[in-house]
Amino acid sequence: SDQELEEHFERTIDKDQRLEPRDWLPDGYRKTMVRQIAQHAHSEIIGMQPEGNWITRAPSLRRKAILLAKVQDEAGHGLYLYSAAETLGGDRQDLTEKLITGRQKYSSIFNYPTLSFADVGVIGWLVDGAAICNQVPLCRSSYGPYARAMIRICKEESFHQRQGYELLMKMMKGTQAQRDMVQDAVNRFWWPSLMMFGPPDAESSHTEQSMLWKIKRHTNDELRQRFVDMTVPQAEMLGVTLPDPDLEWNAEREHYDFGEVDWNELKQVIKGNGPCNTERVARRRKAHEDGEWVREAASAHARKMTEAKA
Ligand code: FAQ
Repeated sequence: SDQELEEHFERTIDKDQRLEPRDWLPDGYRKTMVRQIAQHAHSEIIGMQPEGNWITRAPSLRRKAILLAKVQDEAGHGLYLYSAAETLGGDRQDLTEKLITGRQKYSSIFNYPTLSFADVGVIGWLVDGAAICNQVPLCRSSYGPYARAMIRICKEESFHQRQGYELLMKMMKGTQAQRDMVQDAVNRFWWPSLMMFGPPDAESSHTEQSMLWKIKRHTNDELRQRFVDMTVPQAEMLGVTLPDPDLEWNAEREHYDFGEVDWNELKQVIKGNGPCNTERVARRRKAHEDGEWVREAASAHARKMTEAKA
């Protein structure tokens, strides 16, 4: 009965077990999960662009091979996540349409330009660092296919993060010009990285319900604080300054205090008014349109194979 199904759903969440595609799910849960997974998948796919910008201009064969592999991993994560959305009835074609017509979001961070090769390192260190901080708890998310996808994705993201940090270490041991490039990249990416965690808790429309459903395990502000705490010592090791005069250890709280994020900037970027929003979506749309013949050919081939079997 309906009541039994609902009880099964509640019980699964209470017992910290995973919900699976065969289980009955309330509409709101399904909707929120498709939204979050789709936004996450779109982020991985759009996220290929800022770093992809540097593949043809990597400073050495080794750096080019590393960067190519990383960007390919991101494509893999995107496809993996679209598959997770499909288990909830989210159709990949439909989700892609929504992305390229601006009806679905992707992470604000990918709307900033990558101006030097140091940005590749800083994206690995800060952006992948923030992504890991946000995604490790999602390995315990209540929806099974999403939680399991996160396990593999987090392992690859950790590798990406180390890759970025290693590149920056190397640059910091190089010339003054290289050190300046790193500092400039840190100055540009620090605040946008803090924005990746979403609006402050008081303004986050989904956090409360998503925590009750155990989709999210921590609030946006909790994870942002965790990221700051883990990143400050890494910045010290690296020898860069984080561009926040209010950043200071608070012995009482046992956390770093930090300055106020420019929430208006985040709002503007989410609304589509960031420095690269138009360009990112246009490029994704063109790639999708250029791939039309591949999709047609693949469908025709699949049809022929089925007919041949019959
Ligand atoms: N950008 O109520 P909340 C990566 C939207 S990592 C854009 O707090 P929620 C790896 C939000 O959707 C990046 N939009 O929402 C990589 C909602 O809009 P709606 C991707 C944002 O869901 C690294 C509204 O604001 N990671 O790709 C942002 O509870 C390097 C209200 O917000 C994930 O997606 C934002 N920053 O919490 C790839 C992780 N923040 O739908 C390449 C999974 C919020 O009501 C290179 N997602 N919004 O119109 C999550 O953990 C959550 O969805 C949050 C937002 C924490 C992002």
